[in-house]
Amino acid sequence: MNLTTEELSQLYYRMLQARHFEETLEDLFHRRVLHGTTHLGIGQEAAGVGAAFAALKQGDLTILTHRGHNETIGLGADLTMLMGEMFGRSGGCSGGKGGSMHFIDLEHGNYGETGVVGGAYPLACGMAFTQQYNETGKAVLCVGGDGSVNEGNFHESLNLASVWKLPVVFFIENNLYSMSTPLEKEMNIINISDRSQSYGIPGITIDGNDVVEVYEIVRKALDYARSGEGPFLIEALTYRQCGHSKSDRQIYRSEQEVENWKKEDPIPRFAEYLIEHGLAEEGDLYRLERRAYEDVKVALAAAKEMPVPNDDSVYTDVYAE
Ligand SMILES: Cc1ncc(C[n+]2csc(CCOP(=O)(O)OP(=O)(O)O)c2C)c(N)n1
Ligand SMILES: [Mg+2]
Repeated sequence: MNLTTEELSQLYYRMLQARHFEETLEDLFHRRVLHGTTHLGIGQEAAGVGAAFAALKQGDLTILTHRGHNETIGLGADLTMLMGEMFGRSGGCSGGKGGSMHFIDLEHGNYGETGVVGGAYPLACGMAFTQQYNETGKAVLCVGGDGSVNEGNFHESLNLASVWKLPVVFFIENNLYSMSTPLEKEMNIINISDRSQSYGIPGITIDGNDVVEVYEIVRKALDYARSGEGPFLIEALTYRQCGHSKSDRQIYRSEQEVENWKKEDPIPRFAEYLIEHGLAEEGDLYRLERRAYEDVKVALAAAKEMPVPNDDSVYTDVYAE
């Protein structure tokens, strides 16, 4: 394995930060403290945090979907800036003008989320072409959802990336649903990774709830892309334990199905792995959990104190200089 004990702890800690951050958001929306909408990735932390951690460690760039909190936190974003963004405050990562679907953190190579399903694929090609043209030696991690692989953007982008051998890894978080539509009503194939064959690139389906597997495969795929071999398609099987967005009553799936997937929750699974392999003790994990919990509490208190954006900010960050 390519991770030190310290890095494994950090990975676990960031998964916990992501979980506590999102559970706090869920509570704030329920209590109508926060307005608008949000797409939580509760249950998808191994996929999001694990993939992002691989990109971060190698200095690569990342571009996300509308459900990008796990990756943003996996890349090491300051939770106060994220919470400030949720509250629409000027200290938020998008100046309080974007909200949940506009988390961005250029310092850690995070080129941001997009609310346009499938919108990130062509942007990732542009980012990857820039790296190739300028010979930066960096690759791009482009995250997508299972629903987005039926968009024209996905197919055109994989084709272009393939023929131009662009350094990009397409990482699909297959959570089995696109809003209320189950996978089998979206496509007639079982594995999304099979689509790689149409574009002459490698593709693989992995256990997206196993953070170590996710990290290792994404790391290897980024190495492959960076070495000039071209793009790679990864399908990570996972499950969204929460609703699609804040107003989803989830009548399209059974409670039993959700309960079954909760048994595959990536956080306790990783804790078990760390303990079984002698990589951490119960006490260490408990301390990391307390720390993550405190981080979110501090971020929440700080966000509430931030000023709202001033009126002039309506005109800033709209067009490039
Ligand atoms: C181009 C476009 N079409 C439709 C929507 C509405 N929409 C938002 S999320 C979503 C489902 C996306 O499903 P998937 O790609 O599987 O990602 P998930 O929400 O499961 O993470 C849809 C259809 C949108 N935002 N953009
Ligand atoms: Mg989905």
